[in-house]
Amino acid sequence: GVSKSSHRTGMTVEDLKQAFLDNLFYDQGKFPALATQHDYYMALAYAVRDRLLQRWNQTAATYTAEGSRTVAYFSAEFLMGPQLGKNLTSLGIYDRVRDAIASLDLDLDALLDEEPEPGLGNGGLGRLAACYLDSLATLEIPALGYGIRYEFGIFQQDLQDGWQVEKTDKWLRLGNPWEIKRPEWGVEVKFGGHTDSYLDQDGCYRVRWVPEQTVMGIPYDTPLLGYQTATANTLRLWTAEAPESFNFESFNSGDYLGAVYEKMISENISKVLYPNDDSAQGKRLRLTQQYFFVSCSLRDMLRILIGQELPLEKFHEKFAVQLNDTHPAIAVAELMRLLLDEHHLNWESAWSITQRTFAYTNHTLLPEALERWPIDLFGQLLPRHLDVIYEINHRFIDEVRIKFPGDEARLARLSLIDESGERYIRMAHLACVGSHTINGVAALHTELLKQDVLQDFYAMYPHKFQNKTNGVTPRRFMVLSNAKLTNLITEKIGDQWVKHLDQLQQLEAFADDPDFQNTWREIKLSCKRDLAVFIQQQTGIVVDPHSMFDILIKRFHEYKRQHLDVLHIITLYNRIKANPDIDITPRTFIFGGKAAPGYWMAKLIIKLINSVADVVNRDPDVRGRLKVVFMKNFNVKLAQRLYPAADLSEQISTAGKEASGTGNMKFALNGALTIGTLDGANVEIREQVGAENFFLFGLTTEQVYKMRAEGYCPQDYYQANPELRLALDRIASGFFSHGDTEVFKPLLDGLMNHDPYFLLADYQSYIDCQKEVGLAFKDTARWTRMSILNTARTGTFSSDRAIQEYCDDIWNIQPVKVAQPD
Ligand code: 26V
Repeated sequence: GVSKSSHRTGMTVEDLKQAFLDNLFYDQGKFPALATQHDYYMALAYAVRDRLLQRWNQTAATYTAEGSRTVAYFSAEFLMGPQLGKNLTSLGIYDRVRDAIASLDLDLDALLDEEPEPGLGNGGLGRLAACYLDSLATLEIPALGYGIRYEFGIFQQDLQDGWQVEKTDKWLRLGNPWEIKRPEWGVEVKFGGHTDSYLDQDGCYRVRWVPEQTVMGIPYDTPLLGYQTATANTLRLWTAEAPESFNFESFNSGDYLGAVYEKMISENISKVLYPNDDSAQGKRLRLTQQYFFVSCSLRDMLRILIGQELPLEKFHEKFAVQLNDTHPAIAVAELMRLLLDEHHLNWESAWSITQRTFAYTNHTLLPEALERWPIDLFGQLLPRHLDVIYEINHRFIDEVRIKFPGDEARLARLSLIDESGERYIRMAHLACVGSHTINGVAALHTELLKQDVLQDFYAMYPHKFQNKTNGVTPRRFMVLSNAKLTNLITEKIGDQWVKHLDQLQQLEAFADDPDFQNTWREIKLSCKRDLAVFIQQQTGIVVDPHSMFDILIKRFHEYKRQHLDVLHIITLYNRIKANPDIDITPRTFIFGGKAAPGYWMAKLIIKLINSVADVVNRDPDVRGRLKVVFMKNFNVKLAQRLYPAADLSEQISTAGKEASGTGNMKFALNGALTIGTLDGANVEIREQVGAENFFLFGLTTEQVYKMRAEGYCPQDYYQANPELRLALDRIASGFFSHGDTEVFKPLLDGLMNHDPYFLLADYQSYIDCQKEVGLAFKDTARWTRMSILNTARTGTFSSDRAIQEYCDDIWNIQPVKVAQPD
């Protein structure tokens, strides 16, 4: 045993320093003269991990002893962000560790910077999963995150001549100190082959799956400590390996290369995260990944259930499974198969357990992102699941017939099988039928699901639909990333707001206090100065911290309309060129985000931003008034530097397209004002902060629908609006592309002839609104007041609030207290 006061777990500065030096010597095998910054990072990470393990084991022991009901969050993506700083915050030892490290003449910030980002997600959906795991641990809810340990996460974005170039993300190259491999809990997963039927010993007719291929799923566990609690939950990610007995015959028959080839194929499954979040093309490997992690996870849960001597019939009492979009929806068929074929339950019992287990969150309104699998592909990979899905569909369609007799068109619309052309399985339909609850991620999004995308399911099962507006964790997006503002707030209202974000309301009392306003402003300026230094290091561009920092960071998508922001920049530029003495509020436009590697239009928009930046940043006529910066490789780490320094948050998607947005919440929490459309959670942010503290522009969802129905002609806007025309003509003329008139033609043609996202229709409203923004920024006291009120009134967008609602309304689960180690 390890004695309590030992520096293995001790929390004094001296203990921490000793632990760090010990780990450097014994784990890294280095002494200071030879150690790299990365060795120091690893030594510190292991010292911190030792302190987590006590809580982690204590938590596991408590859950096992109490047989606690547990949330299993199924997600193909977890965008966790770096762990070291987060764990220091959770343990409450950030300052002590800084001192311990400083006493060795090292810099904690430099060590934190050594941690590679675990980029196991694309964007909002993956980051939401990470925020939710933080809140689950902080609220002391027993929970497991289940997903895939991709060897290569989201690609690293580089720029060449203003174009995005993708580089492989080798995040595991130097080792991952936060995970523990658990080979003893490995499970077998089967693929392919065929089904046949047989009579069992009791003369019962049964179906059997005769698979063709087996791979091993090996779990790697990462502890997730709640904020200043003893609860440390687990993120369990699966990696694919060839089974040990792998292709014995091939080896014996001398086909060594054949056997090694097959091993390589097995290991492909968890190799790389799919980087396209724009379209759900039916790729075999993607379905393989989905089935792989879902099957591993369900078998793992059955092992836990049986280990606690609970009967199968209690599966849904032990576990509440949340499906993070349709990516894990194959779980509905897999749990049915496990209960029917491997545990011999009858259909009715199996189905009742299944439906009481799952709940489904939808994250998109874009039709092209709804997952569908071609039947042939599906049947080749998962023949038994195809049978199960046909049977689920058969029984479901009978139910529909009873509720809506004679309505054949409705049956076709609701069927789990799309038979309008080539046949597909509709994964959202499987998720809806197999779940007890279906939720959208913002109030408007949920309404649109009910009225539009899932209207037939809403007619069938109105009781299943709920809204759960997204939230973000204040621990990472305030306490960790904005220490200055955190300290000011804590000085004023105490420290309870970190776990009870509604308490930020108490800041309203100081919104007009000149001293408080001054301090608030100084902190924002100081954060902007920090960012300005970083921008200069990264890009060489010098920006003025006194200018308005106008930031647009998110994945590149046409519906998110980064190019509308570009039209604003060009408009301001044109105004200055036409009238050099014009009074314009100085702005620094900052962009960040990745485009799916195959999404050409999104990549062209990145090129456009960089082309405009090159011209604007060089032009002496606009000096001191406009700067444009594209920060490459936007990720959680970079995001944490940007939110604290933002004056203006750009949330400018076409109304009815963005499910929620979560960046919008992170900005408002950090005191940025929003310019935005009535889309996603912007609607609720505006309600909370007050219309007078939010810059609203653009068409509403209804107006967009109406315009589309009545025939929208973007050319009319071009013809009627001289400033818009000039902006578009400037791009077309090659002004931003060294005279090249071809490069941006596809973008311009798209806007002039189709403009499916209504940029031209929203242009003038956006430009007018930006003028208001510029004027408001000059009125410093007014702006500061608005900024304070944004922070004060966004407490409801905590992921703690969201998770509490999931617990109460969907999962029916209570916290479990874990004893604090002494
Ligand atoms: C879609 C697909 C399509 C198939 C290929 C792989 C793949 C991977 C990711 C996605 C993501 C689409 C869904 C998504 O990220 N939605 C975002 O979810 C956020 C959290 O709820 C929400 O704030 C954003 O508005 C929404 O776009």
